[in-house]
Amino acid sequence: MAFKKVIRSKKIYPLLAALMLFGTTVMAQDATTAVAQGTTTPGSPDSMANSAMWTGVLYYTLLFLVGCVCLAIVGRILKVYDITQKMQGKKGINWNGFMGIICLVFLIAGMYGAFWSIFVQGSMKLPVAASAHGGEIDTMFNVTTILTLIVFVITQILLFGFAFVYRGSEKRKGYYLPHNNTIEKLWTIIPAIVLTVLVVFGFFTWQKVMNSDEQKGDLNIDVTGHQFKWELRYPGPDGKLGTVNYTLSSPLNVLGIDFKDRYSLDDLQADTLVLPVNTPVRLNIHAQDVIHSVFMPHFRVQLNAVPGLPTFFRFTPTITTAQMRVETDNPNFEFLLYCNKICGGIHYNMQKVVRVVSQAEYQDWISHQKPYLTPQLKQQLKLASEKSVPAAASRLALNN
Ligand SMILES: [Cu+2]
Repeated sequence: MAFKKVIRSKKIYPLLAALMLFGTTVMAQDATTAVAQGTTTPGSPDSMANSAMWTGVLYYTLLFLVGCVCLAIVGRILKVYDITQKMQGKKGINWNGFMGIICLVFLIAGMYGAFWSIFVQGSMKLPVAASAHGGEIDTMFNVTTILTLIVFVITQILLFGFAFVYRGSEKRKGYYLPHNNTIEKLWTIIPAIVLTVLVVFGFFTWQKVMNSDEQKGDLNIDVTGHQFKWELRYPGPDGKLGTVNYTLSSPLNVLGIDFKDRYSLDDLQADTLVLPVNTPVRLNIHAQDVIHSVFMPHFRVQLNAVPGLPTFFRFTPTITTAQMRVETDNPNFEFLLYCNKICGGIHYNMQKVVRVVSQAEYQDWISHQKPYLTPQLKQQLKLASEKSVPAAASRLALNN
């Protein structure tokens, strides 16, 4: 009867029709765009995967709707049963008991789901910390997780346990509790103490991590993000990076290095971020177009790269790439520097290999890096100065 009513209800037809129309339109659009872009051809594995995905979406949406309809039918059947029982002078369904049991089932299923998620998806947490401050960040994360987990378990048991144990019953009368100062004090003071401990702990850890004033012996490296690449600049033998000015950027001088600054003359360019182990590194972070974000999960380093607002992060790598290859049992393991801001179409591929090596290996590697001041750039700077026509000269003329 209830099913017939649902079927007869005309409201459901426009909904199903709209859903199917949406599904087919999206699938058609997707296929047309892919073919137009030349990324796929009809019947190719790509287009088949796309159509399989949308079929999947449609399938699960319909499955959800069928589930809702089934639930409505079961509800109707129970209601009819309840009314029939009452008409026969018998006791109807004990809805309070029914709701109490649902709360208990929800508590058990929810707890199982939460712990399943911790044990199964927990393995996807951050990889082993490979920097000096990484361990402190992990301790803070673990303490916060454990404390909130304890609170979560206690409150959920109290919430759903009370709903089950004290479910409505004719034999029992509710106790009216207008106010209780002891309880009020308890649930105000305990969370206040716990939160204060967590905040103070976090504050001091953050202070320690971000207290990144430049110190003697730091290796200064410039990391500049632009769509969709990271550029690296290492100091030359003088150990100092020269100044940059984005207005001086040109195809040959991408970073806009100011070669009037004598410290710039020996600055080196590199393709891989090579870091000597156990040496404090100060990353000077720049961006040239939109906001990017330097993210190195193994080193627990993440900081935005903001155009016009240089930022920096100081950290000390403690595990070499070679050690990590042994530890992870992966001979191809590499640390990576990712961009962690959705900065455009090829954002997903904006990454750089980071290699942590011994001091000796680092010295050998750095001695093979080429300076930014290439012969072509030198020539261009010289030519520009010889022309000596300031108004018409290229921006580089001001920069020789
Ligand atoms: Cu980016």
